Amino acid sequence: MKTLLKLFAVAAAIGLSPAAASAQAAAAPQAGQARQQAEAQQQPATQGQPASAPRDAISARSQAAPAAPETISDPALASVPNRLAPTAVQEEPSNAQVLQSTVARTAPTASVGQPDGRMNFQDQVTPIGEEAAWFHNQILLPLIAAISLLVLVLLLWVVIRYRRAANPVPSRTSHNTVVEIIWTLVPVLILVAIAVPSIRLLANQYSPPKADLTVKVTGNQWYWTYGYPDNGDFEVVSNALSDKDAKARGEPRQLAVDERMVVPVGATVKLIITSADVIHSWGVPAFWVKMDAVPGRLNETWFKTDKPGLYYGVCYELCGARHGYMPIAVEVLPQAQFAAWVASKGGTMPGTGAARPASSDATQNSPIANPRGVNTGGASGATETTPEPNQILNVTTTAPVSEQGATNSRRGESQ
Ligand SMILES: [Cu+2]
Repeated sequence: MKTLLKLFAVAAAIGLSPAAASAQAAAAPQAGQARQQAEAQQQPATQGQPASAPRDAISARSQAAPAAPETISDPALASVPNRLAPTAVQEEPSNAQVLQSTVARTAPTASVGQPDGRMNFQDQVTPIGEEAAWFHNQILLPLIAAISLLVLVLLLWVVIRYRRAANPVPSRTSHNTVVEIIWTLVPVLILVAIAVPSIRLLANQYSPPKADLTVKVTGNQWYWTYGYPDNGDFEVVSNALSDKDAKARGEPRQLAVDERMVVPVGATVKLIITSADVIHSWGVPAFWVKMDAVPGRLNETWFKTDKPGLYYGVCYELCGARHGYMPIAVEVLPQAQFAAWVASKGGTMPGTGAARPASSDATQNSPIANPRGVNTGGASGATETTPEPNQILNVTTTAPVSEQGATNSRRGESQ
């Protein structure tokens, strides 16, 4: 009997471990580098880069002066200082600039990528999301329902059949070997059965295919910024729209943003997620993606979808007074439209256009450009040991792909 109980304990540990392991695995760069990067992200992204054109008049206005608290929330928050305006000093773009933007804006589809009142999960549009939703709907839910019903029936049976009036002389039985083996073995088998798809899902989540695009996501109080290091390293600032502007665009209130994160369809998108101030959490339910944005850390997650469309999310970590007003909108576009969007932001597609010139510090430290290692710049002494934030990011985004990833990319293709 003791052996059986031990077996049960071991199986329980196996069965429950996936839940514990789902705690986010986080890359832990050196604190100094991470701080540098956070500082770099707080600086305006427009320095030395072409100005990115807003996609329409509403975006232009919102980028110039993001929605005030009272326009997207209850009046109680109106007294909270609005720190949403990193670009508030910019002049409102001219009509000509706005009209230059030829990229169409995807309209939301009802019940896709946004809440619609249902009790179940949103429709999943990524392979991981489909696998996880299947695991929940086809395995876990029926199992939980069956076990709950069985326990309820057993309880009712005992309460009614063995109550004092119906059973005045209770049995003195204290052991029944057959029953004890059954009630030990059956849960063990159930947990082992759950562990198989659970561990498979975890393994798939944490071994992404090779990334086609990297987006650097930064949480700020209270807006998001999206950097595109593969596309000329431009950055878009994504503010919540006021209720009025959201309605004007036919988008749901408190989910619409002025500048969306835009990605190409069918691409494996690697997200490098961090924060410039407090802990936020970037999540899009339709992708089955949620990852904490922690100051001084680079967290990584990914998604891949074959369905163009517009998918909404929110910040999932209590991050301050306006936590509820920093929504996320991800627009998945065909490749050509994505390229047009990148161009409208002043970015370039990999392999096209001129690469950005290497920084002067990098040139000075190169043994070819500076064979004697002479310090040619005032601050380059520090640079030799402390790489620029951009360089840190490049190291992160071009990490070698493991064998595990290669295996998984075949899996990704088949789906
Ligand atoms: Cu937040």
